[in-house]
Amino acid sequence: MRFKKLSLLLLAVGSFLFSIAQLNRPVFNEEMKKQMCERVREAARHAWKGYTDYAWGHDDLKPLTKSYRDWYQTPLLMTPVDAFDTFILLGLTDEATAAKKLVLDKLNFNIDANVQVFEITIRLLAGLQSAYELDGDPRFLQLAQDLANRLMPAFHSKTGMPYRYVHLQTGATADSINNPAEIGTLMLEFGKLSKLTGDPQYYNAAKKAILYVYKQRSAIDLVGEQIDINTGQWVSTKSHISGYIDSYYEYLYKSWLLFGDRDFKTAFDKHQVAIKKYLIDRKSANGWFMRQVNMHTGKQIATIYGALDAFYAGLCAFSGDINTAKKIQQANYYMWTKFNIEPEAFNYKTDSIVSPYYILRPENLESCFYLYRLTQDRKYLIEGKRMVDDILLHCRNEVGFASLNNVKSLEKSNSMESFFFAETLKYAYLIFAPVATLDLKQTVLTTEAHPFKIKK
Ligand code: DMJ
Repeated sequence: MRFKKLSLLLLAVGSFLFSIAQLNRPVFNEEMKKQMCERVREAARHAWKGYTDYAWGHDDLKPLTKSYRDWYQTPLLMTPVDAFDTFILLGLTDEATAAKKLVLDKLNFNIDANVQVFEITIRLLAGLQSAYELDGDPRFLQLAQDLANRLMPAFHSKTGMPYRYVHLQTGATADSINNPAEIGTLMLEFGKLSKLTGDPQYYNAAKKAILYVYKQRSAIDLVGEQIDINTGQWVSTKSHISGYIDSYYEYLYKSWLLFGDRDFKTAFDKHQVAIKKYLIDRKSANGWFMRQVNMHTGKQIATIYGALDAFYAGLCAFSGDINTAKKIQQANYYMWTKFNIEPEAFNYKTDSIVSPYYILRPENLESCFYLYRLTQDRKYLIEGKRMVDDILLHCRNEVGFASLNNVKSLEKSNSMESFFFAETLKYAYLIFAPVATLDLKQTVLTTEAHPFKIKK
């Protein structure tokens, strides 16, 4: 009884303090949210116009030379596939119609190309399936299944973990040294395909692969950076939350949400304990950064943090640990404002830049979105606005948005990745958009932010 009273008192004090904190923050009213949504919609229209004028039918726009880039000899339409569901969510009907027509008229996977399984899965296999769920045209699903069938030979290794590359016509595989992110971040896409087609082979192959990584975890429950998919031996024992590992953890949690399969939740929970114990550095006054350690000993290797790591705050918030999420987002926002736009990597102990470029990455905005959605704290609207303002100011050019070679000099570089449409613009919009635009109780966003419907 006494405990109950104490909890009620703490709750009342907590909500009082929250209201005071809100009062001290500048007002961010509905009109301002609408304006932000409109600015993001305008940015999406501008970027798409550049693509249609100078890169139509190709993978990405090269905004400085007003030309295009294709990943392989034959284009796989990365930009229109990645952009389609963003256009739907933003209410950009003409752009969505044009992207759909291009994809359905031109996309063909019967090409002579050795493709990277992970990238093709998170951008194309995911984009096609979310397009199918949002639009209903069965041709999207047919394309997705054709692609998945061509990727399936990648799983034919001694352990079931996939090769990094597969040839779309012959099924020939290459590169047996893979990493947790590229192995695990197939689960939502292949699993979803099984649910949509009723054929369990895709789900089973992806599940075997991601859980093999889990099985190979160290005695302290961390994973390394590279693994031999035939022997199951770790090739790099460096452990962190960054590229090569990041979305492996993300997919354990999201696969549990999407499929309700407890095996994923068990693995996620086990890793979370270890991540919080060994990877989070709580010493800085600028927030909680995440370090690099040895997967077996937990001993620190480096204090390097960067744009990719920023996703973890969102994952913590989404999986229910708001306190950790807030502290890491504080570090994320520090990284952004310290350099006026975030660098790819910096040393948080010395505040010095390790990799100076910014390639229009979304992770900081992604975490800001989850934190605002789940706390309703206006602070995240203000932070989101600052990041969007910076991108619009520093990266926009006359035909699109350009990456930056260096966040200090703000010198632009000639690339506009398709994830700028799929993720950066989508999260930027969702921070300010009405909740009904995307309901997190009914939807899981893949690592490329393609919305997948949760079906009970
Ligand atoms: C995206 O392709 C995905 O979010 C992936 O998981 C990691 N990085 C890029 C965007 O930064």
